[in-house]
Amino acid sequence: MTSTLRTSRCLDFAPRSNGQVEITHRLVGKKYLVGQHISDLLAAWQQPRSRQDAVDNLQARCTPDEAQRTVRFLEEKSLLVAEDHDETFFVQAPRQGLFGMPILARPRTAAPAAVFCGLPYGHGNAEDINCRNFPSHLRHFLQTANLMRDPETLDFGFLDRATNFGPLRQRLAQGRCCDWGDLRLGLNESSEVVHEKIYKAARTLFDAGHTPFFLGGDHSVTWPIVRACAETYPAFQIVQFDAHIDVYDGVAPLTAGEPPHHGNFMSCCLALSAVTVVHQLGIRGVVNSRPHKHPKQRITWASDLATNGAMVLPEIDPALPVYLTFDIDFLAPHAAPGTATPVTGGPGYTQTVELLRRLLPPLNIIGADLVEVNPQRDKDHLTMQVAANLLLTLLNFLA
Ligand SMILES: [Mn+2]
Repeated sequence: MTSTLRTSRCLDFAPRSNGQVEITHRLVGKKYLVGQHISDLLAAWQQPRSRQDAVDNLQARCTPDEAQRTVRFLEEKSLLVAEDHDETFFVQAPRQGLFGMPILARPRTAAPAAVFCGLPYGHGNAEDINCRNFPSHLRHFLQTANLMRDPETLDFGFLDRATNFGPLRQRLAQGRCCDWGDLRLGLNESSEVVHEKIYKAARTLFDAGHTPFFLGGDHSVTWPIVRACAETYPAFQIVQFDAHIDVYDGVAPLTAGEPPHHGNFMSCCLALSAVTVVHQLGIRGVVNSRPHKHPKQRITWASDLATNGAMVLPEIDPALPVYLTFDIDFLAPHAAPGTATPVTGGPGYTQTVELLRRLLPPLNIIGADLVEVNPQRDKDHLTMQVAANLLLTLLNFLA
């Protein structure tokens, strides 16, 4: 337990006429009604002071037990925080873990695991921001699909009979996957601020040795994650499932100081020296009729992924770590209609699963994301079904 505490810098105090004080925690998004003596204590702890002092301070008004409990409550609610606590981002714990997985409370000290984290951000697509609703819709969908409990009892044959789901079963049995929750973002925060928060969330997970699995959000969220990844792994490759190559600088050029959007973020990733190669699979559509290739880009066209044994797989070095980014528009629009930039053609669900089964087992996947799922454009929950299935399937192949 930390011995030196300070008051959170994210609190607003509003005195009430009855002598109580309403405290709003801006970062956590919660309000508390407290007595004047608690408000006084928080005012006094704007400068860091010892935890024991806080307990002693309260003992003037209550029993030692109550004083201990009150200080613990103030810490649990992040009203009092450790002196060096980073209050620039906050991940809201879910009521229930995704697929019934355990909730991750302390990422820095927990045993390494695959960790889900929702990124409800959609402003990387100026025309339609609704993929920011994917994390909350996914949680609701899994609830209605009865997929929020006892994942170890699932028959994964419902995903694909030909895939070996042994690694996933083992991971579940050993508790090596969990749900951190959704990154809390303000509605009016600038892209710069949001990307910085995503970067910090990603750094927290990479630094602690976890394998993060982020749920977008639009595809621009991948940029701060990859930036954090590049500070952890000196050399890695990106495997991108997408209809788009996302280096469309000609359409909307990268401006200095402006964070990239969902159609050009890959240009920034390609510029990182730690990123050695970017494999892009599923590329198609008129927007790629004149693809401007970077030397590090390896494009696999959607038509090369045709089934019946004719699938042309890219050669991916299994010795080099992989960051995997999956844009739901990789799939044909009939299979996953819930996305803002659908492109005609593309693999169906069965073909996608076959590709993952053939391509991913030898790879060392150190992080992943699923992006561009737009619940408002979905039809009969088709895309939510595909998304849920893909999350479990990909989880099976994570390091
Ligand atoms: Mn795309």
